Amino acid sequence: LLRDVRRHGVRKPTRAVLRSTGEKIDALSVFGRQVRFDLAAGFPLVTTKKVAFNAIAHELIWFLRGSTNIAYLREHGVTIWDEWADEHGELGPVYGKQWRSWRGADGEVVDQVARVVAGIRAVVEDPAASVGRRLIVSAWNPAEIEEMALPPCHTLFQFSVTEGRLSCQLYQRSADLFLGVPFNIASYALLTHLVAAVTGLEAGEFVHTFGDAHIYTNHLAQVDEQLSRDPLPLPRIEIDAGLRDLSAVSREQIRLVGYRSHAALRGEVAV
Ligand code: THF
Repeated sequence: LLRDVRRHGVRKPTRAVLRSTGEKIDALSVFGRQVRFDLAAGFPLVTTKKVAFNAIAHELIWFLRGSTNIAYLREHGVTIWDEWADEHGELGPVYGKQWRSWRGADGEVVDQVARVVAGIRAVVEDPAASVGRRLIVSAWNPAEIEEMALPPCHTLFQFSVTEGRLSCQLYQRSADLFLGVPFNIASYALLTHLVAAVTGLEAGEFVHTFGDAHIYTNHLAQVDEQLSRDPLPLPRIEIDAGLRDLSAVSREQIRLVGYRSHAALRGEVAV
């Protein structure tokens, strides 16, 4: 995908700036792509640069707890959301809020993650269950976009149960291919493993569908270096067999085994 966008991307101005210089930043951009990962073939953590899996795991745990304040991330040394938080560490009603306590028109609160897990269990019991093709979690709440520090980039995901395997597809409206996407792939692959673990299924495929997929122009040299490297064998993920409740998953219940990568490649994030 990086090679595709490097070659076919159209240079466009963006709303984003670099904090270091204050300058507006362009991106090479394409619209509409899809990649898929067979989770039985290994855990899809990018190997052509070193990716901070610990930050990814903590970010996902933080989403699953329903939190929208960076305090939990800070406690664990994760700084990826710092740029967007206010002086109290708040991000507004972003992912955690929408996943765990979406507010309906009449004040009804919907825990979308709990509903989807219950739905998957219903499909395991009865493959013809009516929820089978409705296993959706949406972070895109149009009524609350204005209050969010950033409208959600990973907008909506759907699960599917087939022959004892749980697959997940994500629609990502906007994708920073060099910095964000390695995080997003690993995050949703891990989420699929976690949901499979609590529903007694094997992890199937992760399907990643993109709206605007782009490479910021300040990342081009790093991307060229990355594309010159050969991928290494994938690591594996191990989830503690005692895991029952996604709201209570801890970092110790997730183990990344056998991750080998090329050296880290640094890049400044566009804000
Ligand atoms: N905004 C932009 N421009 N890109 C994004 O990827 C992005 N996100 C989240 C929200 N807004 C975004 C934030 N996620 C890094 C990684 C993920 C982020 C933000 C920043 C990052 O800088 N990664 C570095 C350092 C990692 C570390 O701290 O060790 C890296 O080298 O991977 C996409 O969801």
